[in-house]
Parts: sequence; structure tokens; C-alpha cells
Amino acid sequence: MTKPDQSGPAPVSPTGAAGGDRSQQGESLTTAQGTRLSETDLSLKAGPRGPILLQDHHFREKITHFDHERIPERVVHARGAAAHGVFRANGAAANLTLASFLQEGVETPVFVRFSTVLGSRGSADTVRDTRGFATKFYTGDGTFDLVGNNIPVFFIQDAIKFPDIIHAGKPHPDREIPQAQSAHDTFWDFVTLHTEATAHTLWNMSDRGIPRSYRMMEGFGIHTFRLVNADGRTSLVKFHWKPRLGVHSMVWEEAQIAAGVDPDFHRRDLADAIESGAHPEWTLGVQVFPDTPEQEFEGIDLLDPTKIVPEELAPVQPIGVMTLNANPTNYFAETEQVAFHPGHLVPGIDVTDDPLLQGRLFSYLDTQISRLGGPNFGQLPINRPHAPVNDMLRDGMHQTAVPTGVAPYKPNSLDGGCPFTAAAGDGFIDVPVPLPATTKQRTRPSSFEDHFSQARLFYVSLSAVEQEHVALAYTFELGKCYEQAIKERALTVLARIDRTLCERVATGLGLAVPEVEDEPDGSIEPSAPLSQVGQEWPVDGRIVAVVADDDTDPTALESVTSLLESRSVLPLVTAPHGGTLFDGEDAVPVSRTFDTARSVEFDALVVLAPPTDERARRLLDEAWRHHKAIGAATDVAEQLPQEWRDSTGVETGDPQAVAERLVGLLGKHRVWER
Ligand code: HDE
Repeated sequence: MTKPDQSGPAPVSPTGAAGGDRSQQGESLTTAQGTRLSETDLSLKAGPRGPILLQDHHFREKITHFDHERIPERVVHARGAAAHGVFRANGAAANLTLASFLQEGVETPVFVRFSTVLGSRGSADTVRDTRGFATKFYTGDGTFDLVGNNIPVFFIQDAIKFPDIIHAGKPHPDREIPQAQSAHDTFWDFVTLHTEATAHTLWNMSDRGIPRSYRMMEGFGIHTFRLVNADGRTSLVKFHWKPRLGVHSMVWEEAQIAAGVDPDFHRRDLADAIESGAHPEWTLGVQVFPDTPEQEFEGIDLLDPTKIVPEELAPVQPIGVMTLNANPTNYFAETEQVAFHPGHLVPGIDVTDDPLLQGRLFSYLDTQISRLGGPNFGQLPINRPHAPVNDMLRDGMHQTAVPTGVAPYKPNSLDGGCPFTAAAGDGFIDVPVPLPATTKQRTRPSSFEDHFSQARLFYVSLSAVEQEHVALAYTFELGKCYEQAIKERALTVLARIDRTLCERVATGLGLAVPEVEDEPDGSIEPSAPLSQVGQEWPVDGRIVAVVADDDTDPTALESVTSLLESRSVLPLVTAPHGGTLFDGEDAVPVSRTFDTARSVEFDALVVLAPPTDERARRLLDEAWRHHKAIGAATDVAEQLPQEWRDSTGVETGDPQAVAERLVGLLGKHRVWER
């Protein structure tokens, strides 16, 4: 038997999945003590009709363990999905930081957990919300956690307000509704009174709040971090993850349908893509700023987490690529028990005084103690560093290490002085930052007072269709509020972002457009990277329904599916019935039937059978409404409405050529001009 050992690499299976030390070995069913069992279906009773005997250890052990299977869900970000992968540095950060995992060619195992914020652990994936994007880098110099979101600004500037925004966003305390939604009075009450939330709220109301896939989201560290290089030179940076597949979203109706018909939509999408070999990829980049005493750049306070620095002012410099290549083996052991912490830093990366980040440095350690049942959660396989650990932390609940030695204190002579501290310059560097002579006070800097210009920056950077979505989202969310005063207050906030946006929402709500004194600054220039429309992106891992029936020409079906597969797009044959289409050698398995498939599963449709069936027509109608590309064989096209046939994004003709053109359209995600 091997002794549990805190030092040395965590047990990682060839798939990259962390496995327990000694769990689930041998062929027979056993008790927790390893005694083989030949019966587990019947409890030990006094005769065939009972009662059950207290003596039945297997029964008591099985039920007792079951009774304690749940742990508290995360207080925020409870709903999530995760994957293993690898990060490969390109070396571009080597002049900025001595962090070993950012040196050229170094490969570091990672575990990434994506999440929604507000919903409970069993809530739907596709709700309108911010998404968490938390990455654990198991570096040779200790674990570095980049605990970010898919939105680059935050609701609040000071950590002391976190319970307030979360209490406002969570379900109402009396009936505990609505679940995983911001469309309710308490949320809008808070964000319209506490106007530093304006920019983040606008991002949530944009398409960023309803991502198509975790694979198609940007990630942001939000706060400014401080890097230190081998010469002791420091720089301030903001971290960005850029997805290779581009940033794409659902449309609101689609997200709502998906929440009902497939609440696991994003979880399934991530796992299926990885399993099929379409490994998601992100480039990690940094915006770099000089580390000046003011800690601002072009007038933007770098310590204010409600502000971004437009990429036109500070380009994102790529420093490496992350590929997610393995699904977790066990959801609970890995995805549920993983514990991130913005204070998990490595030599070369340090925090700044951003008051939100400073508060987070307290919260993440604290929360794990009640969530994971004590201070030893770092020993769970998924949380174990891959760097050697030789701490002097001892005992406590769920201690699984068996430390040697008698002197877990320093200085000591009984253990020969071990463990030794690292040589100067070899350990973690607390970057010495001079602090101005100041006064202890509960205040904020005046540079934190502008709550609207960055909301406007984001809004004016969106394309017309994205702006339309924002207006509809505000109208929907505020329309769900009961309190008139809250809706009216929300309009005064919108009037300070953009007059047209305010007018559109006011019209939808049936309310008057308010007059405000501080009209928006019309001179703000748009920033192109804030829009997610207008470019072309790789399509691998996209899903296309190929609608066929028993009368479809097998050769046409084959030509379409093989063309799509050759472009790394997944074709799903969708038919009126299950089983197979055609007989004998031509037989083609049916992946989805009209009874099981909803359009939300697909990025586009190729229709090789006339939509005579009501269910097929619903599939098509929804795809049309959601701006998805539709292809139809010539004979089928005749049965589509004339308006469709004349429209952009409806391709008709030879099936294989249609499929080819569809792949081109998929690269733009949606046919917005329709
Ligand atoms: Fe978190 N946050 N947070 N947060 N956060 C947690 O830690 C907190 C904030 C983020 O997949 C909790 O382990 C405070 C910003 C992600 O496991 C908790 C403040 C950003 C995740 C916590 C913030 C985040 C969390 C709950 C205000 C983006 C999920 C469970 C100062 C940069 C990580 C847990 C995972 C989770 C506290 C603000 C991202 C309670 C006090 C800003 C992605 O500790």
C-alpha cells in the first residue's frame, strides 16, 4: 500500500483527468473497508418480512453515506462545467514576467471551469447572466488561478458591495423565485440605484449575456495585475482569453427554448465537442501598461474594475494558447470540488490594490472552508498542486496527508531546520510597491465616480443588430418588474447612456422618456473589438441538421454529410422516425427524430425532405427566426415560402454545393442581414 503523500505530482490519468489515490479498485463490490459483498439488493431482516436489523452494517454504511452525499453548492457560480487541457506559452511574456509557465515552449496542465453566476447548481445553462471562466494552471512553481469572467467589467468597485449585488440578483427571499434570472425587481432596484453597476448591466443585456457555447466566449481577468521580470522591472497587465472560434451568442428566444428543452445545453456542448475531437482553444493575451504611481492609462484608472482599456489604446499581445482536450472523469470529484482562488499566484505575478480584487483575496479561501468542509481542501486530487508541496500546515478536518518529522514550525533544530526557505529571488515575490502617505478612511477615489461613459463606449461600439438586442433585453427584463418606480429609474439610467436606447425601451414599456441633466458625452469613439459581428471564424465543432426522410436520395444525403464532415462540422441526420433511413447497404442511422430535435441544437439546417410534417416546419420556422443559415435541395426549395427563397442565407440547389455554401455562412455565425 502506498502512503498518501503531500509532495509530488497529483495523480493524473493519461486522459488528463485527476483520479483518486485508491478509489474503485478490484473487481468485486466491497464495503468501504474493502470487505467483498455478495448481496446488495436486500437488507438483513428478521425473516422475509422484517423488521430490518440494526446489525446490518452494509445497509447502514450505504444509507449513511448517501445521506451525506451533498455538499453546500457555491454561494455564487454554483452551476458549471469543466475540462482539462494544456497551456503552451509562446514566450512573448518572458520580458514582462519571470513566471516559469510563461517562458517560451513551456506546457502546463490546466483545469478550466465555466459557470453561470446567479443560478443554483441544477439551474439551466442558457439563462441571461455573466459567465465565470476560471483557469487553474498547475505550474512547476505552484498553482496559478486566473479566476475571470466572460465580461471585462464588474458591477461593483469595492468588495464590500458583493453581498449586496448578489442578494439583489438571487431569487426573492420570500418565495425563492425567479431562479437564475436577473429579470426581477430586486436586481433592477439595486443596479439602478447603485449606478457603478451600469456598464456591467449593459454587457449582461447584450448578446454576451447569452453565449452560444462556452467554447465561443472571451475571458477576462478584469482586474489589473502586476508582473515582475527577472530584472525586477514591473508592468501592469490585464489578462484576456480570445476564443479561436470567435465570440458568438444565442438569440433570446433560442436561449429560452434551450433552457427548457435542454437545460444542460452548454455542459453538453463542451463535453460533446471535446469527445468528438473538436478541442476548444483560446489565446491568452495581455494588455500591458507602465507601472506608474498613478496606476492609470490614458486617463483610465487601472484599479477601477468597472472600466476597460479599449484595445485601440493598448493592443492585446498573445502570450500563449490553451487547448481543452479531456473531459472530467467524475463531475463531483473534479468540477464540484475544484477550488479556485485569485490569491493562488506564482513568482512573477502579483496583485494590485484594486479594492475588488483585495476583497476577493479574503473571500475565496474563506468560502471553501464551509463548502469543502475544512481547511484541507487543497489535498483533494483536483486541487493538489503539481509542484512539490512542503508546508507546515497540519491536522484539521479531512487531513489525508501523513507528514513526517516532529517540527512543523520554524525555526527548528529537531527536523534539521527543514523545510528550508527558498533562496532570495527563487520564491514568491511580494513586489515592493511604495505607498503614498495617506489617511485611513472609508472613501473611494474621485476617478471611480464616472459610471456612464464606459457603458456608452460599449453601446456605441455595437452593430445595429446588437444594439437592437440590447434594447429588447432591457425591455424584456424591465417588463418583468412589477414596481413602476424601478422601471422609471432604469430609464433615467438609460438616458445617461444613449437617448435612442432609452426611447426604444421606454416605448416598449409604455413609459415617457425622462429628461436628465447629464446627457451622454456624444464624442466617445467606438472600439471595434467590442462588437462580435462582422468577421469570419473557423467552424469546427458546429452542428448541422440534415433533414431527410425515406424518400430522400441516399446519394444526396451521403454527399452532404461527407462534405460537412470534411469541414469538421458535425452533421446530424434528422428524420421523421428513429432507427435507420433506407435499407441494406444504403442504411443510414438517424441521429435525431422530429420528436426529439429542436432547432436550438443546430447552427444550420440542410433540408433534403419536404417539410410536410408540422414538426419539421417548426424546426425550419425557428431556424429562420433565429437567423440561421438554411440550405434546401432544389425540389424541396419549391415548398419553402417565396420570401425565404428570395432571402440571404437561404441556399438552394445541388445538395453538396448547398452544404458547401452553408459552411461559408456558418463562419459568420448568423445571417443577421435577414
Ligand atoms: Fe467571485 N466568488 N467574487 N468573482 N468568482 C466565487 O468562490 C467573490 C468576482 C468568479 O468555477 C466564490 O469558490 C467576491 C469577480 C468565478 O469555482 C466566492 C467578489 C470575478 C467564480 C466569490 C467576487 C469573479 C467565483 C464562490 C467581490 C471575475 C467561480 C465559490 C469582491 C474576475 C469559480 C468559490 C469556480 C466564485 C467571491 C467578484 C469570478 C464566494 C467576494 C470580479 C469565475 O468566494
